[in-house]
Amino acid sequence: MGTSCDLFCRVVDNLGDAGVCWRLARQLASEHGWAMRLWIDDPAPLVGLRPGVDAALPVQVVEGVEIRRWPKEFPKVAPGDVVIEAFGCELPAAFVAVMAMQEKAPVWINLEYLSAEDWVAGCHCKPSPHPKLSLTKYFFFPGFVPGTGGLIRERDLPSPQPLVAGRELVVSLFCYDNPALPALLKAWAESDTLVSCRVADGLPRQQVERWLGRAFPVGASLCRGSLKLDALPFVPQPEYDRLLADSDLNFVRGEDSFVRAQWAERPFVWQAYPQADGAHWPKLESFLGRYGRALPKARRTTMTDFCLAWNGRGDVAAAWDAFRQTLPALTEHGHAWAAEIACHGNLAENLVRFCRERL
Ligand code: TRH
Repeated sequence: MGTSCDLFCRVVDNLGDAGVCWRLARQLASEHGWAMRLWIDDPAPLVGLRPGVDAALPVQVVEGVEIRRWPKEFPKVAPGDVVIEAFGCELPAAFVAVMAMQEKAPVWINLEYLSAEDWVAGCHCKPSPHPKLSLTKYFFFPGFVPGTGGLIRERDLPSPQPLVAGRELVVSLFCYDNPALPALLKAWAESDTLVSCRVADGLPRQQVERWLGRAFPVGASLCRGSLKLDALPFVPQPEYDRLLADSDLNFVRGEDSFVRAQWAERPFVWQAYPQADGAHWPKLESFLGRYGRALPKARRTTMTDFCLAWNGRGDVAAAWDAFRQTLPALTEHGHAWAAEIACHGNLAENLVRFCRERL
């Protein structure tokens, strides 16, 4: 009998919660043969990420994953051998009670947010006994270094394309509302090299529309000086991965697109999910520190200055020219970085190994 698994996902906002859970469910099913049941409180974001999903259905099977709407009144179901609670989404109390009644309790995993901070390796796989029931929950941290759970990385990643020298600079843009964007668009429009910017649907397209002061619907293309703008439709996850691998520079955000940009082995600029208490700053700084460690100091400073400016500390327009000059070196660095972070195994295989030892 193969391993069965219940993966719980609550959509807090945007697309990352659904995006991460879908990738993981799909990979555990297709590469490890796990019988996956994905409980999601709002299946709507999955429709864009994986066309074929029907948000109206309470139960459906897509790519070998049983997708179940997570209802308020939770049904009486037997738990799988493994139960994954994504991002501390809090399992239904009735389900936890049934978990505790099993002859052999399921392996209960809390899948945490990704962070490059130093404390992560020390907390990865730490057990947390339930205060009342005979159940233990384990904290599973994705990460960039040995001793963490690694990163989601499927076998069927698109391979990075060789760069075509001398053409325009091809950029993909996926960000939150970003106060730095208008200044960067202006710098691109006024630059002496052509920039072709593929604007993701949603917040980026809407912000570009405001900057243009005119309609910029999906499918539209227009030029401002040296800048060519294309309004992309929302594409399925594999096509988004392809887009990253085919661009010279990617602006990404949150968690999942941030990871994908690293597998695309291209220079990228990350907008961390902004948090009111500023908790995103240590995340950003620790990542930049790790990612930039192997770069010569001057390049590291240029890369760091631009990324900090994109997140609100500094002037992106002033930092752009120097950053642009470092892109060939950052492309080289992207290959080495991807090889380094792939060394620690991927999240699904690390999770499978951890669970197997406890099943
Ligand atoms: O959407 P995000 O900002 O997601 C999140 C959420 O804010 C979440 O609450 C937070 O916890 C987390 O970030 C850190 O960004 P992210 O994580 O990059 O997710 C976007 C997903 O959308 C990712 O799976 C890629 C996918 N995508 C497509 O499939 N097609 C597209 O055209 C685009 C633009 C994105």
